Amino acid sequence: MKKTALITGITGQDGAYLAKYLLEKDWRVFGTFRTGSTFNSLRLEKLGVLNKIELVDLELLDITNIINVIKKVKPEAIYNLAAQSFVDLSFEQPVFTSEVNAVGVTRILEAIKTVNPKIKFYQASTSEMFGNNISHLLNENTPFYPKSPYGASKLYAHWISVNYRESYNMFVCCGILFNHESPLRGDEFVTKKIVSGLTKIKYKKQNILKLGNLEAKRDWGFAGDYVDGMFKMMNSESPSDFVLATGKAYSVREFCETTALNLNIKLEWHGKDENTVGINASNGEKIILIDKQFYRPAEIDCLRGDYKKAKTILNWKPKTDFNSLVKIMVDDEIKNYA
Ligand code: NAP
Ligand code: G4F
Repeated sequence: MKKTALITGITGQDGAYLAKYLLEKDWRVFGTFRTGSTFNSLRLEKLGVLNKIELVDLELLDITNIINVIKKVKPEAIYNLAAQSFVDLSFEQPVFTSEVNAVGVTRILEAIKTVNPKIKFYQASTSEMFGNNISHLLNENTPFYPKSPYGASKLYAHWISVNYRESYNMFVCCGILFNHESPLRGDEFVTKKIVSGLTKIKYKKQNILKLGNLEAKRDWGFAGDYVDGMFKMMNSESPSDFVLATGKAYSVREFCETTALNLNIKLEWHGKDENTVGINASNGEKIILIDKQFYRPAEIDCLRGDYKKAKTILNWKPKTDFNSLVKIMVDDEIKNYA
């Protein structure tokens, strides 16, 4: 008899990769989509799994709905990937972000405790919880200091998950994941925006790419590697929290340069700070400008993770380095034009 997993947020980047991964491990996969919203099947179609999963509608704002879904699906494991995941938007919609990302998690935990406390639970925690920590190699013992409503909402979710594990002896794991990207990344995130923008510029479909803070550094891994870490956490002997990261950080500026290199664009920088301009040296055209609307009220300068615990206990390590990640994303994007 196949084991059953329920993935909340299956229409997102990680949801699609995790669905594919679990199907390959012969799990029966249920995924949730938002009640009343247009079902976004693009990522699931792209990975060829849309017809292999079963869909249920779920609203994280409604505990009765969550209880009914859990009773119906009877999962062995729930991966909670659903979230308002865009940091920038969380400054505009802090209350909604908290309702979904923070209280929504309490609703799921309470529903599991009520229906069947033996169900395993994975919570999608995030490196955003660390904020601007002075230590630049961050691990499970580093203190948290979130710098956005998103980070604060995820920190609540993280601690309430730990609390249910400790109070009720439930199998709850929090994956503290650093930024992970792929061709399935949402258009609003900086990596996808850069790859998509510069590719369109290369193929003369767009003139200018407008960005915010070029100096922010992130620890960028490949989403496909990270779902393997999620599964390993949920199938380890005892539940715990794990950092998944690459251990290396690169700036937004470096992401632009590597993308340009992959597209054979000769990118040169002129000017400083918000007057920085990216020039295509082959024709002198301005291709990147800074637009302050993409600056955040509070920024995290650098996030770099230490994945030693995951390596030691789960035998997990990232397989895709920064240059390979950018190449994967550019190669996929080019298919739209070449
Ligand atoms: P994503 O692409 O933005 O996907 C988010 C998913 O959540 C989508 O399926 C979305 O559904 C769903 N969702 C949003 N609001 C919802 C609501 N109110 N009720 C039910 N579902 C809702 O995010 P991702 O990159 O795959 O990330 C997955 C999880 O990991 C998120 O919790 C994110 O915060 C966390 N995380 C991500 C990263 C990263 O670098 N990617 C790093 C650390 C942690 P729709 O399709 O309807 O919008
Ligand atoms: O791509 P981003 O929007 O990702 P961010 O804020 O790091 O959040 C992502 O990773 C988190 C894990 O650390 C997840 F929890 C979260 O759900 C999400 O997946 O921005 C990355 C950096 C930021 O410093 C931002 O200020 O890029 C900088 N940036 C510069 N110009 C920009 C832009 N970000 C966006 N989205 N758009 C720009 O034009």
